[in-house]
Amino acid sequence: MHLLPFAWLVLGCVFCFCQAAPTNDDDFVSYSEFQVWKITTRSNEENKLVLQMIRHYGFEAWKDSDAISAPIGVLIPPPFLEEMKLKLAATNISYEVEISDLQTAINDENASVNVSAITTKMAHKMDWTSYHRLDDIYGYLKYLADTYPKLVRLIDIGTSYEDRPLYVVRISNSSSPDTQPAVWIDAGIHAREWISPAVATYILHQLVEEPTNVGLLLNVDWYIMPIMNPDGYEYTHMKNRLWRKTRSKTSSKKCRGVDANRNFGYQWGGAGSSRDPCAIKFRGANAFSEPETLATSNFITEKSKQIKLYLTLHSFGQVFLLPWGHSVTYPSDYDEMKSLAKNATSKFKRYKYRVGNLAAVLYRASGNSADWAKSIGIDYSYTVELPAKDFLLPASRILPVSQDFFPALEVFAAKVATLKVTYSFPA
Ligand code: 0X9
Ligand code: ZN
Repeated sequence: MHLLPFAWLVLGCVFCFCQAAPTNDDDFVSYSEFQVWKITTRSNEENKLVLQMIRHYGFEAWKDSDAISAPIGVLIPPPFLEEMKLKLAATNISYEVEISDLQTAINDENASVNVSAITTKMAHKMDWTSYHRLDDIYGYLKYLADTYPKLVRLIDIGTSYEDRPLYVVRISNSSSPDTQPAVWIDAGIHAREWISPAVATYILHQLVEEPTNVGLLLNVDWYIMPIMNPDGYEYTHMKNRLWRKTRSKTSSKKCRGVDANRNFGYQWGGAGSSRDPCAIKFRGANAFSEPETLATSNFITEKSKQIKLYLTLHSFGQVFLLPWGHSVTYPSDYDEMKSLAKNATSKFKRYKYRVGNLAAVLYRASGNSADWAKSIGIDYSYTVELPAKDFLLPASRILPVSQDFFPALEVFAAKVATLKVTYSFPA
């Protein structure tokens, strides 16, 4: 069904982050004839003007950076295309059409999805040539735990708002797991960033099923949560490919969901988050209001002596972001964090990444998970923006992106292996 495009516009939302909101939440959202434009401004005035237009129409905008010169990606519904063209021409502001029909790009992204039908007789349906539904992913986690019981434990850490299990996979070849220093990796906080869970499951596959990677398990445990927001993830497969938030009910009857990456309890409620339930960066009614962020933070807190490095996978942007994200300030050990990230990114051959402070490189994001992890004493804490184009990435790119990324983990594991786990025992 093609929804009335006007129904999308959540009026009154602030720049950059309106979640496209259909009138009826159960309707399928088609992006047929929607376009994504990259608008480049050359002065403060032009930048202001474009931001005003975006706000006026309630468009969703994706900005690579706060820098004035950085192009702004804007999602434009069909009835506004002509008007925007005229407005930009009149003000002499240049733009290019990056995606000329978003629904076609969405359809093409996962075109090979039926491949898994052929593999129904196999122990699991996972591969890295298509994006998979949650059942396939969870089926693969169970398969790993059943097949490699000495190495893998599947830990059920709670349930999502819609009652789906939240899983963390522990990989340890130690005879006394839970005593070694560990790396934490999560993915899928933001529902529409499909490459993130795909890379996380690829990492699981490599660590568990590829014997040549056994060195990465020496002296280091791994905790991997491939999907932190399973409700949102399923919603992006079934209803709205561009959904970002969780799926919880809010104080607004017409708008659901919280931005889980604004819901963590450090500097919660500050700059770069919204109190408007219809906004795409809605922070929630309070810190850890979401069962997903609450369960995750409880688990990490419990293991915080062991977990030495926190890595959270997002898309898009090809950048490693360092705390703090709530303001343009730097932790005292910023240089140390940065040099490790530089080492890690120097491993990449195909996709180049920048390294920098979140607020400086991107924009402020109070209540994000990496700030919180840093605040509880996990010294190395990174947000990774994987490659994609406007959140879409053809499934044929999953393997190249994942393969390119994996060697960074050697750098991280080598560092973490040198760090001591110190327990304080009650006297
Ligand atoms: O806005 C966000 O939550 C992240 N970008 S995204 O396009 N994936 O939504 C950036 C948050 C960065 N957080 C930290 N540096 N910790
Ligand atoms: Zn994200």
